[in-house]
Amino acid sequence: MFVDEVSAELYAGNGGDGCMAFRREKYIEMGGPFGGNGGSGASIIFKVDEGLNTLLDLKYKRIIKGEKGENGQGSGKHGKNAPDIVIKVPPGTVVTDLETNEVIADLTNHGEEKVIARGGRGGRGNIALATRNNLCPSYAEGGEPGEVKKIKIELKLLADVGLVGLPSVGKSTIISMISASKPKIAAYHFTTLTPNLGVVRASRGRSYVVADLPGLIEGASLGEGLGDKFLRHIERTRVIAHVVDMGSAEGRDPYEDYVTIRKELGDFNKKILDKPEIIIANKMDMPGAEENLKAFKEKVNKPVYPIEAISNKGLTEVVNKLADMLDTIKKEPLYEIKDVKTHVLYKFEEVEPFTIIKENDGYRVIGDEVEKLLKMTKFQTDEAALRFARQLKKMGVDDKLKEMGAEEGDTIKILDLEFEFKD
Ligand SMILES: Nc1nc2c(ncn2[C@@H]2O[C@H](COP(=O)(O)OP(=O)(O)OP(=O)(O)O)[C@@H](O)[C@H]2O)c(=O)[nH]1
Ligand SMILES: [Mg+2]
Repeated sequence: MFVDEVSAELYAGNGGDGCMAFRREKYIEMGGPFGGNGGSGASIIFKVDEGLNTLLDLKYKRIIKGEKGENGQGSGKHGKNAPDIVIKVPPGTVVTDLETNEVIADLTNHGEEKVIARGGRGGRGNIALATRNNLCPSYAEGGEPGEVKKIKIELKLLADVGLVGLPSVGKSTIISMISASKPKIAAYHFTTLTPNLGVVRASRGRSYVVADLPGLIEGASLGEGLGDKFLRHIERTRVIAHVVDMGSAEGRDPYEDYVTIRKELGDFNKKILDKPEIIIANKMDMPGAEENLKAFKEKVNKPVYPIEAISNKGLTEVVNKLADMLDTIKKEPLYEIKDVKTHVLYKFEEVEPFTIIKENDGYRVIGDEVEKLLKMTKFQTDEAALRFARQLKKMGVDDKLKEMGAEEGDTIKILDLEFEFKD
């Protein structure tokens, strides 16, 4: 089954908790810190496998969860990292973060991989947290939460040329003649239900990949016929091969057919209209085809190649013309992927790390960084709580609260915890 769009929820593993422990040795009273760091949580990684050509496997894997890293232990033992989860995807897989609507990965080459949701780092144990001023801290960090992402995964086939046109104009017949691909061919509409790829060999040892797409009809962008969802597969192609039935066997006018399809292409994505295009005038064996071709050429000022796909006439020229065109058009990446900022925990000065909202009965502090800090704090001891308070102060939360009029004793909320404001 061909599946080219799925959505999924990813939960990368949390980091393991750091350990708070103390060295206890005979005859030594204050033994010092002895707790190890937690291991990192599992990241969720997508990796291209050229043996795949559908997202079918992911259709049944809507929720992907990574394991938590192991907790740190006493005697300075670090917890083990959780093994990353590697998901195999076909070449041409595009991942969009549904929260930001940004494309975060476009995976095309075999073996290429990308971390889609990063596992949390392990919390530090009290050995790692010791400082000159606090040689034996009685606190440890909790593990960093793993990234949570809702994503859309699309397959945009890697083809150089896309065959488009109304149903039954002969697209599948053409690919069957010029490549080893043998799709179903029949006289009824929508014979082709999913795209077919074929490797074409042209003159001078050149080769390229052609995609035969399901037929389009007027209103495809509104869901008519099979809809326009398959057009995502020509977004990457460098050339459009527009197939028109010159026999007008179904009583249609070839020029109107051409205009109809162009409109659907543009409605799906305007950029497709800017791609270099050739027009393949098929079914030239049909009565009236010559006259139709003449009238068509008067209206369309683009290269038109008359062929008879069914008897393999005129296709060699088309094959070589496409190779010539591809020679002059560079392969360009479909998306520019911005480097996703991997979260660095203690760089609070970068951006406003929090927002404070005045509520009826106090103040609420929100923001990724404060919330993460809270999640990573284990309120096991007073010292842990004090450390948390110090960190908030360092981030500027106290100053901001004062500025907003907070007074001693006011309630401050972060996530589901409440604190009292102390100046
Ligand atoms: N007379 C004639 N018929 C042709 C020619 N090329 C294809 N056909 C016929 O046209 C019909 C449709 O051909 P297909 O290749 O299945 O058309 P398609 O464009 O792939 O159609 P869909 O998959 O439904 O979009 C078949 O009956 C073919 O035999 C040709 O050059 N001349
Ligand atoms: Mg077909």
